[in-house]
Amino acid sequence: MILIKLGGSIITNKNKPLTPNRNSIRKIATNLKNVNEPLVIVHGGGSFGHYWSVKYDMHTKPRRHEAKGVSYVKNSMVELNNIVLESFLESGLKPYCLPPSDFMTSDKPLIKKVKEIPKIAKTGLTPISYGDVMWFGKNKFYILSGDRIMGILSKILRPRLAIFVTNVDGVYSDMKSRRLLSEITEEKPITSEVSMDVTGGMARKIKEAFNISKIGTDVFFVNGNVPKRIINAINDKSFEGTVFRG
Ligand code: IP8
Repeated sequence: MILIKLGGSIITNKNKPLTPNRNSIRKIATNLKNVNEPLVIVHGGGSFGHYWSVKYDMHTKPRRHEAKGVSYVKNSMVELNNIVLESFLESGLKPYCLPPSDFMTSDKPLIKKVKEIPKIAKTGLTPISYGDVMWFGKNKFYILSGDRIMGILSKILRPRLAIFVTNVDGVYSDMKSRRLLSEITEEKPITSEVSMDVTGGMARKIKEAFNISKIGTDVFFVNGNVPKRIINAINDKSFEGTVFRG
């Protein structure tokens, strides 16, 4: 099984609130159609969930939040998920909507439910989950990022590969020189990143990628504007991007 995170930067226009990037969703889905291995997809919030999370000052830390903010964030993620689901269906895949509340309670995974996910994927369906606002308990809510979902699912399911698809070529040594790191084996702090994400942007992805690679799964970062690179990563062919070796 292959676990793929479609970052908000590639499936939405991050500079324009509530604007999906339908073209790149469709292009990625069309390419994934040719993969002969069960896939599980997770997507981020981009200019949908993050737009409302910033507006209502909602973060990953559980807190009491304005009910209206919770509604806006949740509705926007359902809307974006629906756009992804429809695009996958139109591209010939069989998407299966999988809100994180289906396999998590509070901030803990429901192991039995998580273990059902690859079984669903093996039937030919493609489960599609997403970052969301979650009920924590005691009247608190929190933002669960798609990157965190990648870490949670990887730990329990140990996919053959985990792939983070973004709108850049991979992980850069720093934002100034933009030197692409092709392979990372040792954690280095990311200091120069400027991010608008409430869930921590690239720094969080790198942290999750390290944790996933530590359990023995190779983790790839690829540019979704060139969907062939996702396929090359899957087929272990002339890979372009960054790999965290498991
Ligand atoms: O884009 C966050 O998911 P991410 C989702 O993977 C929300 O960090 C609701 C902001």
